[in-house]
Amino acid sequence: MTETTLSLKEAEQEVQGLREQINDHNYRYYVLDDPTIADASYDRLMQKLKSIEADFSELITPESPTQRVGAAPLKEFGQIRHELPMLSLDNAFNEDDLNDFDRRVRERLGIGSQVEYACEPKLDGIAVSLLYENGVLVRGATRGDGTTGEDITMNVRTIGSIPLQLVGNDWPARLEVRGEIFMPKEGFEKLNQRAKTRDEKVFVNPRNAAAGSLRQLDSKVTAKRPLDMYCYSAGIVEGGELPEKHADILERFKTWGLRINPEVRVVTGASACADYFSQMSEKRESLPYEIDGIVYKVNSLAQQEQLGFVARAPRWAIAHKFPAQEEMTVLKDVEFQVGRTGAITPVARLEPVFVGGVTVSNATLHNMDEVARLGLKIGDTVVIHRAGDVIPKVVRAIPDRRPDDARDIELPERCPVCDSEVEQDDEAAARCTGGLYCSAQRKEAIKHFASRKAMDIDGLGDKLVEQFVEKGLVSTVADLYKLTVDPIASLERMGKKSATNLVSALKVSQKTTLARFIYGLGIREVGEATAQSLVSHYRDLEAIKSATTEQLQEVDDVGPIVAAHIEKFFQQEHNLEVIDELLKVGVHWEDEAEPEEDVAQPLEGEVWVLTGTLHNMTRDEGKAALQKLGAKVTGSVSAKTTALLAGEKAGSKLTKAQSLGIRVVTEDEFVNLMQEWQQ
Ligand code: 9MJ
Repeated sequence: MTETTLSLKEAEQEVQGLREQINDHNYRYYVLDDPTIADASYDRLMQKLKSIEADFSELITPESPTQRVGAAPLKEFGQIRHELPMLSLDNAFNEDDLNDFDRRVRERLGIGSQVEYACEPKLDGIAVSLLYENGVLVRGATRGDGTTGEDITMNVRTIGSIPLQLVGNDWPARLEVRGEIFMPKEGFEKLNQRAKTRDEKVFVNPRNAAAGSLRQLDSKVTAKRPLDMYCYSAGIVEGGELPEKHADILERFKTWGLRINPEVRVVTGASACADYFSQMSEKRESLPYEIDGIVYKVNSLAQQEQLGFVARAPRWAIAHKFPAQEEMTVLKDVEFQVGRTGAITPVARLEPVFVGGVTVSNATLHNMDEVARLGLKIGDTVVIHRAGDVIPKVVRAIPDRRPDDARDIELPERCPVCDSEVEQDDEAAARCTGGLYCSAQRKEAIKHFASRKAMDIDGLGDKLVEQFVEKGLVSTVADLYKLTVDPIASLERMGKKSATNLVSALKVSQKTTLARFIYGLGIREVGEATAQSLVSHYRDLEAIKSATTEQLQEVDDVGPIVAAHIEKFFQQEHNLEVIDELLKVGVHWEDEAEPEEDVAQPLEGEVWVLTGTLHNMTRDEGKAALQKLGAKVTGSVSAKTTALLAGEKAGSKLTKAQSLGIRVVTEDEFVNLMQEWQQ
């Protein structure tokens, strides 16, 4: 077509123009994070370049953006001897270690004043070296043992964010750039999900996935993996100069199209380093990649030179590690807990281990499918993961460390609490069939009824509920309202005053709302949102009680399973008796008003999620305000979410919303919007 009619000279010009445009778009996309072109238009430029190169193969150069797709598989990796050794870093595990480092730096420099440091997130990836000659990427190597690494040139060439040709023309003629190749969290999740659906091996963590992807002899495999790189230092520099401060070098790298971590900051003194460390600790979960600490580097290269090295590590830098999120320990036993709805959950009893900043001695194993998936036996050495405020998890067993006397984990045939039969339901859960005969289920049902989002009985904590049930003072939730001061006062850690307070709190809780009451009944699968939907639809208890499975499915968000649970609940005689008792002992609520037709519902049809800490209101108040304006409020971010209200310390929900391109509203914006909406 048109291309074949081009002369070689015209083709050469065209090819050059296209490469410049593509490289410029790559720079904007990967380095500036500010793309100015749609994906489809970018693809068209690439197609055009490919098609001209197909007709004029003499114009193909290794640095052409078309030459990333992966080459023929290698037999083995070549060895690369690093001209300048690639250093490792000493570690600091706490603020004392950081202060000692800073003191040593100042003593060696012979200065009393504060030192300027560059602070960088410490990526948990693979350290690599990239060599550019006359601006063209000619070699990529792993760090290896610091002296000799592996030649992974073909593999690094497939990584989109690594420029094959540096931008501009003021780079040194020979420039070695060092940094970390990593796999972003989202890409890792997707890769593993795909592996799972194909019954392939999943990677344990993003670091292993990055290492595995980079160590492929077939670079076409690497090309399909979501790898990325941040550059953090220079090695060889010949035929050109770099700035005199570390952070300025990184800025200069950026102008050449090399990707730099946007979180890098320059600070003065050790206490500012510690501040940076705590800020990043909070931000850690919401970052799109994994980090395992912070690196502090003396910013002045002259000072770095003065400080020099010990063994393989520079005296001018230190890695301040976050507490490990994964540790090994021994699974001592597995016990079975009975929940509110009878679900029997295996719980791991562990040799206590310090992980993610706390000592962990128990971890839920969810259900027997999970036990089977992990291939666990009692006595196994296991890896425990705890990140942020998340509940600790057993992530895998180490088969090599299994002792000879390891025991199988077996689901009991009878409930460990009430000895009723255990039945397996279709959702991988085992359940005690004892219902409210089972004291464990009674305890959990009462705790749920008393909880903040249900009847909100102030001062009725878990321990007290357990004593009530064990002492036979309470067997149904209605019995709570028959309690008097004396028997309560005689319980452990209780006195006359706290007993009197509890009786008053019970009295206060009698006045409630129908939605709280329904939620408090603890019907399976009926959370707060469903309780609210039932009330909005039926507006009174009698109507809900008598609704059939079919009718219930007309309610927002109620599907066949939930509807069946609701109908079944209200068919059980003892549940109806407890409800009658509750009404008899004084629990009441105001009639639900008819919806006011003319109230503006500006958020009708919208789905909101709240996360983080709010300062002008509680999360419940924010939620109620949104619901009043017609929005539906859910607990997790998905493609159906309209907007995320993100308070302070918003974590993974914020990251997810950002990755899905969902609107994020700060608390201040929300307060302003509320004023507009309510007008
Ligand atoms: C990581 N892993 O993110 C260094 N690193 O500097 C950063 N590693 C490093 N710097 C000198 N940000 C040797 C290693």
